[in-house]
Amino acid sequence: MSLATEAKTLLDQLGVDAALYTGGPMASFSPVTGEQIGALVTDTPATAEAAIARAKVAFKAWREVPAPKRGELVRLLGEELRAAKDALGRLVSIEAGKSPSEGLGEVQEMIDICDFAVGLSRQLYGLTIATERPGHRMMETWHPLGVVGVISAFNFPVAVWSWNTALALVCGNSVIWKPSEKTPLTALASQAILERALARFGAAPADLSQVLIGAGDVGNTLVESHDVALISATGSTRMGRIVGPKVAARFGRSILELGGNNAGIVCPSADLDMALRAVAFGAMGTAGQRCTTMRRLFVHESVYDALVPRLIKAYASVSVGNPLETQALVGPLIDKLAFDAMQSALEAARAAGGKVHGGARASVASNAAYYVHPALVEMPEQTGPVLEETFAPILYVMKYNDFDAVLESHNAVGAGLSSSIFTLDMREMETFLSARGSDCGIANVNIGTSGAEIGGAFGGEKETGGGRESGSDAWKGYMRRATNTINFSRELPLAQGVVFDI
Ligand code: UN1
Repeated sequence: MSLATEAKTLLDQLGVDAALYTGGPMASFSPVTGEQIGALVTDTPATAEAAIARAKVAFKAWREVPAPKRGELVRLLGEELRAAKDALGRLVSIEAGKSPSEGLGEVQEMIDICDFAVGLSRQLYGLTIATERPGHRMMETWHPLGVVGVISAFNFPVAVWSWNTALALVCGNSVIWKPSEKTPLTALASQAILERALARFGAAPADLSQVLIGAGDVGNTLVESHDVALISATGSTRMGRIVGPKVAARFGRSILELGGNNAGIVCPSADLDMALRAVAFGAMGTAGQRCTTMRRLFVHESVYDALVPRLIKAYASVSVGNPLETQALVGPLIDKLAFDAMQSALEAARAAGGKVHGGARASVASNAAYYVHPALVEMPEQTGPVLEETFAPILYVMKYNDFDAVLESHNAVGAGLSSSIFTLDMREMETFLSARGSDCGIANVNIGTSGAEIGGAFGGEKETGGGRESGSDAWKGYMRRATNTINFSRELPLAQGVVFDI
């Protein structure tokens, strides 16, 4: 069976109307073979405007529904996702090229955030605050925000939508999603799954969740609309540099989850077997196409020779290939552009004195699919391409001898998403986690940089954009806070002792 046929079977099973992805002008492809799997009907700035207008109406009704009731909708979404897990996971593997286990893992991440959001729907707590005035009470209330625009990337085509949507919905917002042009089919499938939950829920307003398929101009309509209260955008730092200022210029709110240049530090006391496995998954998993992928590795000189040759061996022997037909751990790059970017980064690394292991195109049946052997590059120092995120499986390995200096190097890049240290030394560990340690939004000990659970806030600092999604109190980004002061006395005392007697 061709992948187009299999994708169609899955989409039928998931309840997606074939008219949405046949005969339209936007081609979509599977990176597994390079074959076309969809021809999507697209939106335009005008249809996006109309969607925003409908979402505004939906918001006005949804914000009146009590939060725990809104949670019931997300509970149903979690149920529908459980029922659809195998089919949607497989479709993620076809459309994004992930291994079956990672495709299913992505859907599990969606289920997890639904569970989290259901609990949250009864915990949208505000503080009660001591006031300085007698007979007064002060508190804060969290209110729904408005229309939330979600712009997502190809590499987590559905999980990132669900982090935003599960939270946005319990927080009382309506959602419009502009998925990556590279992964529109899984978006249609996710929307169909949510529509089933909506049908079972019954009482939700129409157009509470919508999907816009199209190019940058459609996303830009969301970004520039004064009627979209929050833009949650995941993608490159280059994209964030365009989106961030535009949203700020209209005083909109944004959650930006942009590039990562995530590093690991392997210290003298590290459990090297563990570090080896963690680095292998962190750097080669998902073919290096996670924003949390490990891209830099600093290894103490005393353990360099005990670790790096083993890593090079692991790189040489890791299975690369069609993730649907083989047990391969490393699947395809998303497209030719990604392959070209990887090759030019490796070229630049060579020019900067790097010793490249791996990195060549792996032979596959189809010319239109881009499989590569992951590359490990021993670098004399942190220069050139090491300072940039290349969305491909390249790990730059550097030697260090001084802990303070390696912390400096660790933080000396633009991005600030994820980081990890491998050590059994409590002083090193705590320093790494302290104010003078890792400057990233995620700092781990004895695990890799990728594969975060949904319970924690997800996001990073500096050129990663500063936004937080998913767990902890990230929900606050999807609501507006009102501070309320209530006077139940018969007097009107002014704060700060100000007197104004008329
Ligand atoms: C992303 O690559 O955009 O922590 C998200 C991880 C996943 C999410 C990655 N839970 O690697």
